[in-house]
Amino acid sequence: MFQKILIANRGEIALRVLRAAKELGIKTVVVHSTADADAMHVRLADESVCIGPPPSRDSYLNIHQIVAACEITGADAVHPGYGFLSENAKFADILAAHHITFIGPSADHIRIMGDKIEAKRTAKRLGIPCVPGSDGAVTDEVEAKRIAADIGYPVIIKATAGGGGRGMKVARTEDDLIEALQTASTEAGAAFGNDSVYIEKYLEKPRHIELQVFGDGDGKGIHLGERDCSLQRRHQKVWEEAFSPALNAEERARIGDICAKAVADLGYSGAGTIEFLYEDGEFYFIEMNTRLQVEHPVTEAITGLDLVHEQIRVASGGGLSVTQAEVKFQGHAIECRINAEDPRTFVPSPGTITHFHTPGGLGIRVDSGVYSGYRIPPYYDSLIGKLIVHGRNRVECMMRLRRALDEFVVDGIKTTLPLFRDLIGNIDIANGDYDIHWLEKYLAESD
Ligand code: MV4
Repeated sequence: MFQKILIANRGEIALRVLRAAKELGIKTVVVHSTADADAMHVRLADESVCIGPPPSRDSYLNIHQIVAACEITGADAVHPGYGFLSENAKFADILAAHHITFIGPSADHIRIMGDKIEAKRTAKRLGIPCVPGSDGAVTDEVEAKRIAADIGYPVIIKATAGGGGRGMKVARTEDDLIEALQTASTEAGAAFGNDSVYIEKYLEKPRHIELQVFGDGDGKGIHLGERDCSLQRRHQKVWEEAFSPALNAEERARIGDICAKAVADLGYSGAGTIEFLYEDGEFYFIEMNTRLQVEHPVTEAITGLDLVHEQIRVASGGGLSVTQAEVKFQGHAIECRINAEDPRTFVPSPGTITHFHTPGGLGIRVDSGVYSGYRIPPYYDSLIGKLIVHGRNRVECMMRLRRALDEFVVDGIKTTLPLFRDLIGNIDIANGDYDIHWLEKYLAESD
C-alpha cells in the first residue's frame, strides 16, 4: 500500500480523495495555487505545497511543479481527481519515469481513449456496439458522401481529438455535408491542433447513459451499473441518476455484461466510464473516460462501494475488493450539481459565500469544499458542491431530494439550487421522461 498520496486537484474532489486516503491510513499531500491558500483541501491535508499562481496552466496543470512537490514530500502516488491532468498520458508517463504511481489506468489506455477514432475501433473490437459511421478518419469529400449516403442522413461530423461536444457538426442533407466537413475540420485544427474528423449517423433524441467500470489490470473486469446523464446544458451535466429510468433489467444486464467483459479483455486498470447514446432500445458507444467522474457518488450510493478506495487498491496492486457476483445494487440515487452560477443563464457567480448550510438526514450526502465565509476564486470551474440523494426507489429518492433542496442554504452568490427546485416539480422529470435535449428546451421555453 502507498505511504503518501499527493492529490493533484482542488475543490470537492480533492476532499473526496483526501477522505479515502485518510480512511486507508495513507498520508496526504495537496498542491494548490496561490488563489487556493484558504481552500478546505489545504486545511485538511497532512501537508500542502503551493505550486504556482492562479491560472491552471501555471499550477494545477504544471507537471514539473507537481512532480517536484512529490519529490519534496516523498509522495509515492498521485491521484489526479477529474479534469486537469486526469487524462493526460504524458503526465502518467512522467510520473512512471520518476517511480511515482499514477492512480489511474495505464498511459497507453489513456492515449487510446483520448483519440476518439482509436477508442471507437477498440470498442468495436471488444464487442461494444457503436454508432454506424466511417471506419476511421475522413478526408476525401467523395468518400464522405459515399459513407453518409450509406448510413443515411442526418449525419454528424466529429473531431478525432474532440470530446465533450467540441468540434461537432450535423449535416442533414448532402448539400450540408461538405461545409460541415470543412468547418468541423478547421475548428478541430484550431481547438486541438489536429484537424482529423470522422462521420457517424446522427441520433436525434438519444439519452446519455454511461456505464461505470473497473479493471484490476490483470484481466478481471466488473461493471457497477449505469448512470443517466441526459440532463445537460452545453455539454455540462446538471443532474445524474442511477439507475437510468429508461432501462429495463434485461437491457441493463446485457450492456453491463458487454462492458465488464470489454474491460477485462482490454486489461484495463482502475476506474473507467463507457459512454453510450441510447435510443429505441439500442446502445451506441461514443467515448470512454479513463478517470473518476464527477457523478461517481450516485454509483457509490447504489452499490455501497467506495470508488476511490477501489482506485487506490487497484493502483497499489491489491486488486478489486469485489467480484461481479458480489456487487449488489440497492435503490435509486440522484446527484444535483450545485454551481456558483445564475440558475437560468449559467453565467458564473464567483464571490464570498456569506452563509452555507447543508441538508442532512437519511440518504443525504453533500460533497463540497466550500464553507461560510469562503471566497470563490474566479479562475476555476464553478462547481461548489454536489447533493447526492439515495432512496429505496426513485419516488422515495425524489421526495427526499425535494426536502433536501428546501434545507440547502447558500447565501452571498447565485447558485443552480433554484433550478433544481423547479425541476423536482416538473412532470417529465417526475416520470423520468427526458432526453439529451430536454433541459435546453425547458430553459428556452421557461424564459
Ligand atoms: C452524438 C449525438 C448524436 N448522434 N453522436 C455530444 C458530446 C459528445 N460526447 C457526443 N455528443 C453527441 N454525440 C451521434 N452520433 C449527440 C451528441 C450530443 C450530446 C450527447 C450527450 C449529451 C448531451 C449532448 C448534447 C448534444 C449533442
